[in-house]
Amino acid sequence: RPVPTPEDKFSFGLWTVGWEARDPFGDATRPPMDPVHALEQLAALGAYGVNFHDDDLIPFGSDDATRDAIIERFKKGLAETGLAVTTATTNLFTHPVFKDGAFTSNNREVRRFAIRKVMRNIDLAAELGAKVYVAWGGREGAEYGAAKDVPAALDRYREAFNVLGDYVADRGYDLRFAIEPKPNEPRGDILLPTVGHALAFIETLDRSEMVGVNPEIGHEEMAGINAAAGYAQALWQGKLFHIDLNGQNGPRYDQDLRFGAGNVRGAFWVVDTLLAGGYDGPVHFDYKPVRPETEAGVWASAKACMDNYLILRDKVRAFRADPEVQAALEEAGLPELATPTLAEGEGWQAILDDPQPDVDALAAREVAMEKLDQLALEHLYGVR
Ligand code: 3MF
Ligand code: MG
Ligand code: MG
Ligand code: MG
Repeated sequence: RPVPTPEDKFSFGLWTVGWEARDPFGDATRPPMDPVHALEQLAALGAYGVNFHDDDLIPFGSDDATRDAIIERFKKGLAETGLAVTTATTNLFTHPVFKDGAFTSNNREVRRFAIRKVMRNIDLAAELGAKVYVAWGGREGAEYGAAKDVPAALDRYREAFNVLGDYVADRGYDLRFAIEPKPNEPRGDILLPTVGHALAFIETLDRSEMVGVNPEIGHEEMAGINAAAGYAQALWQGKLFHIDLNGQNGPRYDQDLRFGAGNVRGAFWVVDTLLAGGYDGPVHFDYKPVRPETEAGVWASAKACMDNYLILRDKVRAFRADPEVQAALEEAGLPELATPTLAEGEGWQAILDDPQPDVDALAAREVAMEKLDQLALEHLYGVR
């Protein structure tokens, strides 16, 4: 079996392996983790990179001297382990100041404070060589209909990204933004709840070319929709700037299981979609080692995320290379979908001029999709 190597570009958030496992009903079960210790362990497991929220690394409210000392020590850890900083992001959800949102808080002073917090961490992201700046709007939403004016909130959301786009351009940073959709939790409803909402929103931005998406498998599945299809559309639109891989069992709270657990079939199709679409960014895991685990379980699960990706990657490749699968795809009529509906030079008139087709014969045509899907399942089950 292949083992994870830096060439696989696996990355982890400091908040994933470092999660102290505090949940809404219980206190932490694990002690805080030293970020440099996380770097050492992840590098030893074969990871390529890390990323972090500003506050994961530098506690909220740290003075400048403390901040500088932490950054210096972290940089040393990066140099010693060879890990890259792939992305960075902002914690705009933990401190009570953001209780009503950050970019879309009803309070203008909070909105300005939030944008400033992001700009400050963008400076650090650029300095550490991150190429993508992730933005998950955890508190941008509401529990009650009257509590948020959604069109006004979207105006402010857009304004924030426009300001941040100007900031990155004016500073000359080589950085793009990736919006991470999520339907709910911690808010009752979150703005930009799915990949589709985010893609539509991005088109309204001043510098829309600078902004893409960071879909998380679990978040799409919380919304009851097909995560792979979301990744596929983001790739199709040239907007898949980053990915958050993990596991989820259908619409319920955000489980953040290790990648490959939860909806296994869904994970298979996500990997297939990423390979087919030529995604070549970091393969990032946003998961939480379950609360009962000690640190041993943290590293077992981090390794498992990478192992499961490699296992699924092998299975997807074997599925696509299987001559029986290729024949089944042919039988199911897949290749014809790549043929444009209009022939060269044709317009709508040509379609009006079509002779009436034999609709009964067309309706009776073979599609063989059960056979095709069973082949995928047999590859996944390991019997092929
Ligand atoms: C919450 C998340 C976030 C984002 C992170 C990156 C804490 O459900 O998935 O992780 O991934 O904030 O912006
Ligand atoms: Mg999640
Ligand atoms: Mg999450
Ligand atoms: Mg995430």
